Amino acid sequence: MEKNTISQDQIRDRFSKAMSRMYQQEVPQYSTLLQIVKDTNADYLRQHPETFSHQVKDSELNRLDVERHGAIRLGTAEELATMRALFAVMGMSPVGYYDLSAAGVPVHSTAFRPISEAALRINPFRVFTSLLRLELIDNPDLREKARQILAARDIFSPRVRELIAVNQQHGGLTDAQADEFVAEALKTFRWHSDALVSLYTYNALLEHHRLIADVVSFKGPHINHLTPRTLDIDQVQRKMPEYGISPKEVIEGPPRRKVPILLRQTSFKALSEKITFTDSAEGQHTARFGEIEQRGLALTPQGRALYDKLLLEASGSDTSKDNDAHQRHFEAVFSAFPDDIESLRKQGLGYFRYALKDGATLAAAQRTSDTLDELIKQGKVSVTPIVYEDFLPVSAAGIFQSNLGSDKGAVSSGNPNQAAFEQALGAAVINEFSLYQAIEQASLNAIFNPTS
Ligand code: OOG
Ligand code: NI
Repeated sequence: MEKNTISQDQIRDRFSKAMSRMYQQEVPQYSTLLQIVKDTNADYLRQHPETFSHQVKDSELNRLDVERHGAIRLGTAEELATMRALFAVMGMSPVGYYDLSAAGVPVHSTAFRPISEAALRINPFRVFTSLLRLELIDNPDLREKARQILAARDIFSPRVRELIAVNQQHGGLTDAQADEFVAEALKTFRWHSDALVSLYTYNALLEHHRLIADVVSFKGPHINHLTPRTLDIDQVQRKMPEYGISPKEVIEGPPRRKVPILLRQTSFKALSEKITFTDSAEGQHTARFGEIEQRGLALTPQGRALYDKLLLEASGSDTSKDNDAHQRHFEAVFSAFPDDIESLRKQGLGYFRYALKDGATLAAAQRTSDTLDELIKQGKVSVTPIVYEDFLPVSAAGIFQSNLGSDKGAVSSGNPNQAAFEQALGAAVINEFSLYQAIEQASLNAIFNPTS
């Protein structure tokens, strides 16, 4: 690596902030949402001053302030592979595979995100990235038409391609190159009100599936939402209407709990925006929306299996469009999911970070992880939930659908095809469980093998 390169974390931090500024200008409701989240988080922290321990408070507060995720939808394997190289400049790797075809959405996805604890602490910016599955369009003429339109567009500026290559050759970018990279990369994500197709073609694509029209009709994969993280999503859901924003009916994911798990999400409806088509006809397109999230404990495979089982059970008999009723119903079903740290830990349902408390020392006989439970009981070791950094396919499908309109959605639902996705990506996706496991293990090593 050349000496004068700056860190990937810094480039990601600049990029995510530039993206947020751009989206605030493009979608003013997003600014309002940021303000509601900021106020709600401040209120929450006043009422719950113990939320972050003093050792990590400053970095956690900074993280909360900058934290957001976005989403894009790509059309071709080449776009996905180049996007991987673009995100790699900022230290973001593809984590997880999400099959949305099960929910009738003709895409499969991954999340590009930082993976080390240090990088996550600086700025955990993530982008949920979907690839259109043309093979799920069952009309052969339309499929071929979409393929040709996508093959002819280039969503990357020539300069960003050069800077990606410079990054690969030199193992990084200089400060000035990084600024130029951020500006050039941002172009790929901006909104275009002039379409790449005629109104006739747009309508034909729309007729098949709203999402296909959204991916194929435009010059680039506009960022379709940015999501700040709140500490109290129920409160933000309640406040949105006071600010003239109408939220989707129900909060997706697990119910409110003492120990939050995984991810809870809600969004506001997409805007209807004016589009000019290539034949000069004018029309409307709805794609861009706003979302908020609340994150909790990362679950182990057993914990996740229990979540999936209860989610299925709860969804089966939930026809409610009323959030209060929905939450009460989910709370009842999820009462089968332990809700205190000791049970979650002892039953192996979640991942935790362990640390020797200030001033605590271990006797020689305690230098083995067999004594972990004992040390926790003695108050020598602290236990903190590791935050879930990923997404949930059922919730994602709910977010997609609330913004696509459910009227037009007829695609043959395919099977998951991770191998095809990874071939398009040009790499394997990282298994998210392995990352949480490694963070937990590193915290145990720091206690029991401090020199290793
Ligand atoms: C992505 C929807 C998924 C989430 O938070 O689950 C997502 C999309 O609409 O493109 O962002
Ligand atoms: Ni999202």
